[in-house]
Order: sequence, then C-alpha cells, then structure tokens
Amino acid sequence: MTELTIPARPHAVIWEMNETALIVIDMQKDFLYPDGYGALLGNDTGLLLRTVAPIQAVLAAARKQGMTIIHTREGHPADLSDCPPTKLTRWPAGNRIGDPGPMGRILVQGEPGHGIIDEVAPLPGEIVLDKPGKNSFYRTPLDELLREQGIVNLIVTGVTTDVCCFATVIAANDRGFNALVLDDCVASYSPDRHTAALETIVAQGGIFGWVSDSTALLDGWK
Ligand code: C5J
Repeated sequence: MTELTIPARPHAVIWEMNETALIVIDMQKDFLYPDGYGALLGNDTGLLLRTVAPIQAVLAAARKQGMTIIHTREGHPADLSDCPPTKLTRWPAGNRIGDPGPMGRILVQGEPGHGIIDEVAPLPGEIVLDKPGKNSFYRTPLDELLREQGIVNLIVTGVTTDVCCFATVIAANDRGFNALVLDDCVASYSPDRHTAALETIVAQGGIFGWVSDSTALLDGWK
C-alpha cells in the first residue's frame, strides 16, 4: 500500500495507507434492529440500515489491501460494573441498560442484541474492542493498538454519526490521530444531527478531520 489521495471536505486527504486503519463503530443489533436499545429510546432504527452496503464494500476493499480493521461494540458486563450510574439513571426503569429486552439484556456483553450484525461481522484476526463509553478510546486499548502499528489515520464508519462516531473523532483529534468520516458509512437516528455532526467535523478548515464517502475512497483504491 502506498500514498492515496482521497477527494474529501474541506480538502483532499493525502494519506499513507500503511499508516491508516479502518474503524467500524458499534454496528450492533441493539442499535440497528427494531428491538434494541436504540428503539427503546424512541428512535427509528431503520435510518441506520443504509450504512450496511457501503460498509460492506469498504470492509471488502480494506481486507483486500491488508489494512488493519477495528470493530467496536458498546456495552457492559452483566454486573454493569463499568457503567456509570449517570448512564443508567437518565432513563426510566424498563428503558435502561441491563433491562430485559427482546434481544436479551440491553447493551450487555454476550446478549444477542450486543452482537455485531451478521452483514458486517468481524473476520478472524480483526480487532474487536468492547467499550463502555461513546468514544472508542475510553477504557479500551485502542490508542496503544494504533501506536504499536504506526497508525496515525482512521477511516471512520459505523453508528451513530452524532454519538459514538463523533465522540471517537473528537477523542482521536486530541490524541494526535487524523480522522476521515465516510458520509454514507455513518448514520444517525436524526438526519439533521448527522449533517450537523459532519459539518462540525469539517468546519474551520477541518477542525476535527475530513468527510468523504465510500465511492471516493474506493475509486482511489482501484
Ligand atoms: C449511542 C452509539 N447512540 N453507538 N451509541 O448510544 O452511537
């Protein structure tokens, strides 16, 4: 792999692909299926499904290139020991993390709803990080894993744009990593918040990073 120029906003990305990883954030049943955490909070989970096909395409290309691929899952152990009380009690009982739902206990590791959807399931050898927070660096070994491999650039995909993807991009920026978010590979329960998050990332000449899409990336990779 070598240097790649990817058309992006606010300006083209010119990255060494050997120093670049793909991160697929929280493509979990609890967020994408109508019986999980996202739906419990009153969201239309169907809005996230448009990400599946473009993420599949980007995953296939990244696998072909031998790129480091990281999948994340938001969730907590069965005893909820790493879940801050504030993250539990902000919602009424019955709508809380750990409560029973149609796909098992909500956002609890090992329950069916916590799993990554089959369409973008990790392959053996790909990194899967369990995270208790929204940002993928919080209480995970992500920072060390990237540095060990000499990675400074992240291609960001997954859900949701304005929560875990946005939180991860902001944390990446503060830690000295670049982030390129693929517009069609991220989605929000609110199209307005999707747009607002992406506009914030590219504001002021790219204050948090870049935004492009899967077609631009895949064209460059051909
Ligand atoms: C949320 C996430 N929305 N993965 N998590 O709670 O964006």
